[in-house]
Amino acid sequence: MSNNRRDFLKKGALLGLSGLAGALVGNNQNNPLETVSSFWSDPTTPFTLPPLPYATNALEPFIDKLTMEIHHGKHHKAYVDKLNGADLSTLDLSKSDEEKCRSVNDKTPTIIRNNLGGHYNHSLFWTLLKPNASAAANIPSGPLAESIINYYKSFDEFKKEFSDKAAKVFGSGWCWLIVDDNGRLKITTTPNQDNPLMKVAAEQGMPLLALDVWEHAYYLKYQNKRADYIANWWNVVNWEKASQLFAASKK
Ligand code: MN3
Repeated sequence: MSNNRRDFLKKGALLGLSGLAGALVGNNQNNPLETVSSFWSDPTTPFTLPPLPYATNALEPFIDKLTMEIHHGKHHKAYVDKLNGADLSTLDLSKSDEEKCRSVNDKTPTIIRNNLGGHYNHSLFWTLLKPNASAAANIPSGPLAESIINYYKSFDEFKKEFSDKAAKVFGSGWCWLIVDDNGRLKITTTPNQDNPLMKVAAEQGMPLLALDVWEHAYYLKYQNKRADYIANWWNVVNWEKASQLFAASKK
């Protein structure tokens, strides 16, 4: 459920949803809830910065507190603010952010492509990280682990290929593990804030893992040593979340 929808339902519950809907919808033939939702959401701020699902220092020693504060509170917030300030008339705001990303093509305005991507990618990235201060062994299990071994022979082979591709992204971008429409796993990269849901992506699919290799994701702690950041990132990958995404992709 989007934050907008959640806020709307909260407000709707407080005010008495049916009376409100009846009063506002009039003769509109659309779904009354969608109509009220778009009416009720502040039209100047349809996108919201999601809170981190852990404290900013929770990913230490692998990702430091200051990087997380700036990455979430400044960079991600800037994507949300720029998106809210853009002409959103080319987007269907009643759709999920995932569906909005799927609608991005080569005619989509750059401000939407970059900032919708920035917002979606970071929202996903935070949930695909988890604290692991003790550096306990961190590997996938269940069907996702079986599929990784099926496609990459071993987890170590998979890890090596993913790390190599992430290290070789030129400039700013992302490295992904995706599952395509045929259920195949692929390791892909995208430039800037593009993602594999977008029609502009060279290889499309549902993201299961997301690694931000923009310098802002690691420079304070790792400076130019992107490979060290990538090596440490494996400690804090949230494989439980990745497994949930994999299971959902099969439905
Ligand atoms: Mn980033």
